[in-house]
Amino acid sequence: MKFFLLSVFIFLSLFSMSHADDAMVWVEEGKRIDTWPACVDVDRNIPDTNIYRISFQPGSGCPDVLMQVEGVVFVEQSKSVFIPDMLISQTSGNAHTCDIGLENSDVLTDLGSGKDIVVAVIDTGVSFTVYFSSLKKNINEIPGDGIDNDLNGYIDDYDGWDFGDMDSDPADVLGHGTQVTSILLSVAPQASILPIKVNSGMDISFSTGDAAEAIYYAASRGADVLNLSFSTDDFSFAIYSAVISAVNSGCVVIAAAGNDGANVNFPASMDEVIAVGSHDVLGAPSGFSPIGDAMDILGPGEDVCATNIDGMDTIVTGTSFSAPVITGAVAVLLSMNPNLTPGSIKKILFKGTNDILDPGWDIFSGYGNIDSIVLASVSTPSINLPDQVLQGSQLDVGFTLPPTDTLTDVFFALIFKNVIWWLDSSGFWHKASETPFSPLMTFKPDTFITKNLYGQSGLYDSIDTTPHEPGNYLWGIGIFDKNGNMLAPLIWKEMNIYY
Ligand SMILES: [Ca+2]
Ligand SMILES: [Ca+2]
Ligand SMILES: [Ca+2]
Repeated sequence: MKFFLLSVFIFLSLFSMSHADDAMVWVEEGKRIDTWPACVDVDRNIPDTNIYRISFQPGSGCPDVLMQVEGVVFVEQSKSVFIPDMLISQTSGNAHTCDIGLENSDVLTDLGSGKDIVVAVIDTGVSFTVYFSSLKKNINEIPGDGIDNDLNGYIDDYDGWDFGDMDSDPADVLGHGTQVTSILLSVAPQASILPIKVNSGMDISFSTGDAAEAIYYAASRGADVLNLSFSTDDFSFAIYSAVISAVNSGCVVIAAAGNDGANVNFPASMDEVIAVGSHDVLGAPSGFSPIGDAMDILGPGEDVCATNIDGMDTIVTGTSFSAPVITGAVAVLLSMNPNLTPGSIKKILFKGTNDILDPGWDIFSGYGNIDSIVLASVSTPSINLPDQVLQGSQLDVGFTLPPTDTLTDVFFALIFKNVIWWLDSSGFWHKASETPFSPLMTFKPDTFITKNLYGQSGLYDSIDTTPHEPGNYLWGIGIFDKNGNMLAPLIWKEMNIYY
C-alpha cells in the first residue's frame, strides 16, 4: 500500500481549444436542408436526431453562413476535450496490492453483480484482451461484412464504435478507458461493458461533437448507465442535449467532476448528471476535487489501483477514477432491481454515504463519500418484528424501504402451515392462492414506518386455523410499483406467537 502514496502528481488544470473544422448543426424538426452552403461538407446525420455533423474550411466564416440558412436552428463548433488523468499514472505491476480504495466493496458485490446491466464507457475505448468476456456485443450486427445489418447508421458496430476514427474498432490503445472499466468492474463484476471510443488513435483529446454523438449512440444501444470520465471548462450544447436525450430514455449518467479544485466542470455540472468528486485514502476531499452547488458525491480517487491495457496494475489519481466507483454502484443497484428509476437511484445513492464535513449536503463533498455498508443498508428493505409476541397483545411491525421517487405499493403476507396469506387494506386476510395480492398501502417510502397489525381485525380471526394457536409464523413484505412490478425483493422474517 505504501507504494501507492509515491505518486503525488496532481493535474491542476483542464483546458480547451477550438477544433477548427467540425461542427454540429441542428435543423428544425421535420425540415430537410436540400442545398447546403458551398463551404460545408455534410459528414452525416446522427441517427434518429435532427442533428447533422459537418466539416468546413477553417477561417471561412462558415458557421455564420450556416445560421442564415432556412431551417438551421443552431450551429455549434466542436471543441477539444482533454483526458489528463492518464498523465499521472504509474505502473506498479503488482497484482497483490491492487485496491480501488472502496472499503467493503464485497458487501455491494454480494447484493448485486451488475449482471444484465449495460454500462457504456465513453472514453479512450476498452482493452479487448483484458476485458473481452465483459463486453456487450451488438447481436443484431454481423461483424466484418461491411454492411450495416441493424441499420443503425454504423457499419459493423458489433464491438461498439470508435467515433475518433469513425470505425468499428473501439479497442483502447491509451489505457484511460481500460483503467476506468477495471474500477467499475471491481464494484460490479458482471456488468456488461459497451466500449465507445471518442479519441482518434493515440490522441489524448477528442471533440465535443464526437462525445455528443457517442452519447446518442450509447443510449440507442440500450445502455442503462453512462460513465463519462471526462470534463471541460466549456459548456457544449451538443453534449448537453445528448445527455438530456439519454436521461429521458432512462439512462443514469455519471461524470467525473474535474480535477482543477475549482468549480464542478461540464458535463458533471448538469443537474441531470451525477457529479463525482474525489476523496483521499483518509476520506477527506482531494485538493484537486471540484467544489460547488453541482457536487453530488465523492468516491476514492487518489492513488487507486486500476488495470492497464496490458493487464498490469497501474496507480491512478483523478476524479476520472472516482466516477466509475459510483457507476459500478449504480450497476449493482440496477441489477438488484432493474425497475429502479434514475430518480430513485439518485435518492438511494445519496443516502448511501458517509456524510463528511458539514452535516448533510455540502459544496465540497456533496452528500458525502460513497460507503458500501451504508449503501447496502439503504438499498435493501428490512422488516422489524419482535422475535416473539404474547398472543392477544399489541403487535407492531416496522419496516424500512429504500427511498424512491415513485409511489410504491406495499403488502404484508404471512405463511402459516405452508399457505401464504396476505392482508388487505381493510384488515382481512386472503389466501394468495385464491385472491391475487393487492397493496396494503401506497406511499413514498423514505422513512421508517410502523403499523400496528393487531388493530387490523383480521389478524387472528380471518385465518381460521390461527385463533389461539401459538407457533412460529413467517412474515413477509413486498414492495411494488403501481403496475405490479416488484421494486424490491420479497423478504421474510420469522416471529413466534406464544401463549
Ligand atoms: Ca450497425
Ligand atoms: Ca455488419
Ligand atoms: Ca456533509
